[in-house]
Amino acid sequence: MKTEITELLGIKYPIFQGGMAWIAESTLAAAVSNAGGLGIIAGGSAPIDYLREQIRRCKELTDKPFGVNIMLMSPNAEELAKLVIEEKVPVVTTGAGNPGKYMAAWKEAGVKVIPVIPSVALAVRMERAGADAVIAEGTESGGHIGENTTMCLVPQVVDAVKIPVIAAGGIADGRGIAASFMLGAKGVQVGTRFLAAEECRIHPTYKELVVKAKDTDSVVTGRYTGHPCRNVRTKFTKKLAAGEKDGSLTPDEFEQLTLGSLRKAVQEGNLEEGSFLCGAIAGMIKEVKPAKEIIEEMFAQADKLLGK
Ligand code: TUI
Repeated sequence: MKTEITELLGIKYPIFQGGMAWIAESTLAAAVSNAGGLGIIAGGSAPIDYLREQIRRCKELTDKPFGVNIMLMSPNAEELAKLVIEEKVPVVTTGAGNPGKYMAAWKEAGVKVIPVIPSVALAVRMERAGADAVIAEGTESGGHIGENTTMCLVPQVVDAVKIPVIAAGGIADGRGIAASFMLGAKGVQVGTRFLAAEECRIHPTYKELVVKAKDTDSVVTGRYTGHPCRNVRTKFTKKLAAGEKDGSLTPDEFEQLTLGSLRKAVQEGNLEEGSFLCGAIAGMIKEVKPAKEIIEEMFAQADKLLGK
C-alpha cells in the first residue's frame, strides 16, 4: 500500500509500531520492520548505553528502516537526541513534549522527525519547525494521553497541516486503518495490538491481561495529577482510583506510588504494584501472533474495505 508515508520512509506498509516505554525493544522493532512496517525502539528513561546496544542490535536484526522514540520528559532525552544522530537512526518519533530545540540538528543530520502531538496547535508548531510528518494521538491510546479522541483529532490536524498525518489511538485491525484513511491520515501507529505480538517480550501476565481484557477493562488513572494514564483495570488501578476519588491519596502520593510501576508490570507481571498500560482497543485483541501476521492481516482487511 503506497502512501506519502511509505514513500517518505521507504517502507512497505504505512504502519508504525508505537514506541512503548520499557516494552518496545530491538526484537519487536526489528520484527515489525522486517514485516514491512516501521519498528520503533522506545527510549523511555532507559540508560543511554542500553539504548545504544538496542539500536545496534536492531541494525543487526534488520536491514529495513526503523525508528527510535524519545520521551521528552525523560532525563536522558538530550543524550538520546545526540545518540540517534551518531548511530544514524533513520527516523525519530517524540512524545510527551515539544522537540523544537532538537529539530535543527536532526534535520541537518538527515533524520526524519515525526513528533506525536495531542492537539492542532502543536501540529502546526511542529510543521513550522520542520517536522516531516506528525502522529495525531487520540485519548484512546495507552499510557500518558491527551484529551481529544482519534476520530475528532485526526481530521482537524489533517485540515491544519500540509505534512502527512499518522493516526494513533484505538487502531488494532483493518477497520481502524480504513477509518483512519477516511479521516485523511496517510498512515497509522499501533501500540496495543503489538503487545500481543509473539516477538513482544513483556511478562506473560501482561500479555494475558491484554488478550483477556473486555471493552470495559481499560481505565484512565491520575487525571488529578495532570498526567492521565490509560491502563488495564487491575487491583492496583482500583486502589489508585479509590485514592483519587476519596482523597486518601494526594497527587504527590499518587505519583510516588506509580513511580516505577510500568517496569514492575513489564518485567515482573506484578499485579499488586504494576501499571499495565494499554489502549482502549485492548478488548478487541484475542490472540498472540507474530508481528508479520498481525500486519498482513490488518492490511488485507483494510485493502478489502478500501476497495483495493
Ligand atoms: O508519550 C506518550 N505516552 C506515554 S510516555 C509514557 S512513559 C512515561 N513515564 C514517566 C512519565 C511520563 C511518561 C507512557 N505513555 N504518548 C505521546 C504523547 N505525547 N501523548 C501526548 C503527548 C504530548 C503532550 C504534550 C506531546 C506534546 C506535548 O507538548 C506540550 C508542549 O507544548 O510542550
